Amino acid sequence: PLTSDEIIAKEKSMMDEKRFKHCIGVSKTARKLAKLNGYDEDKAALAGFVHDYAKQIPVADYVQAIKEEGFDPDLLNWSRAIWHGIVGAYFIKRDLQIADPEILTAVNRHTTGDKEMTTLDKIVFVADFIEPGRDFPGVEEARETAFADLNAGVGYELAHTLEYLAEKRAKIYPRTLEAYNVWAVSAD
Ligand code: DGI
Ligand code: FE
Ligand code: FE
Ligand code: FE
Repeated sequence: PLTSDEIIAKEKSMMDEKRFKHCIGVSKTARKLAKLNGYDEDKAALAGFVHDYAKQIPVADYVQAIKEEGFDPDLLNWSRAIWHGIVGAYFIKRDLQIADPEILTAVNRHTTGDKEMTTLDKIVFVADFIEPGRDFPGVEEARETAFADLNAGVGYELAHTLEYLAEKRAKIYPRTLEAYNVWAVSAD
């Protein structure tokens, strides 16, 4: 495996300064959420650090990976917003030599969420949304909600994301909708 210095250097080489700072913020917030929820803090911090590793990989590289590495061809109808989680996990395994399936699944699910989410999936999903560099209307409420109750934080984020996407008339990835139906819908 790569040393942590090698992982840091490789990741830094893949993205601009703003994105790198975001990854450090997500790593710190993931560590904090892990502590609050009795999860392995170092593992959460690593998953948070690498979660956007593939965000700026060229589109052509994604198209090639989707075609050659056995991904669902429907992914070709989407964009890097969706790819950098699902296909990003493949690049992280290949380039950073991180093979831990829990970390790779958390990266896979970090943008859309999923029907089933592990504690680590929830930690990375929520940390991405509330890390200290995030600033949008509602971020303080999202932080308070997530630090009080991780599942409620997931639900808050999915509702917010659905509202934001629908407002823009953006196409909703089915898994985002499935996650919303599980984690954001209140009891009847
Ligand atoms: O990579 P980040 O910017 O840190 O955050 P992210 O990975 O959570 O989200 C990246 C973008 O993906 C964000 O602008 C919201 C968007 N997104 C999330 N779910 C969907 C989506 N975009 C579309 N079109 N459809 C989705 O279902
Ligand atoms: Fe992301
Ligand atoms: Fe996110
Ligand atoms: Fe992110």
